[in-house]
Amino acid sequence: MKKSLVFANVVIILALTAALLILSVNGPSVNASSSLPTVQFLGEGPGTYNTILEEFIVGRGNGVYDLVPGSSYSAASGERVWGVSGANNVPPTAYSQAEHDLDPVVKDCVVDYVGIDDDVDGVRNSFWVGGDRVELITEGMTFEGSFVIPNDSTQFRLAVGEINYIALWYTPCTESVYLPLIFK
Ligand SMILES: [Ca+2]
Ligand SMILES: [Ca+2]
Repeated sequence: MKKSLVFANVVIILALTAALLILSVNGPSVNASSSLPTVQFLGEGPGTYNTILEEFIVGRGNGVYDLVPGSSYSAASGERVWGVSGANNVPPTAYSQAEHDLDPVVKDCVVDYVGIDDDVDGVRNSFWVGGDRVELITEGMTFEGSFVIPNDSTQFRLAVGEINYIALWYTPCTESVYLPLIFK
């Protein structure tokens, strides 16, 4: 009787330990949109800018956007400066005036995006799936939004009309449905 009680206690302790290990490895769940950075436009140089965010993005022209450590930055003439948190050492991808092919997408997936440097000049930029425009980006020195992918497609594109570059991050929708090997 005693032995079996000891055994039961050991099993319970092992199970609790395993549960704690699983929790500590996985951590709390984070949705896609909250994984995107937070950005704030500070101004165009010359000038000195401060931010309470983690670091700066400095737009140097010609599609170059560099991450620069905070908390103060002296911008040269023509440099545009944003504060940013959560970039995880990845600057936004710059897109020139062109149609850019993006990775294939799957139906019902939600794309979240955050971007910078869309001059408010009436020249708009948009996401397309096949021949359909699925999102018209609202212009601004910072912009963000989300949209649903209407169907599986290998023709996912960002159409940029902007003459002097935009830059953005977006959440990919490339995950294919998992099928066990036996059904393949
Ligand atoms: Ca621009
Ligand atoms: Ca524009």
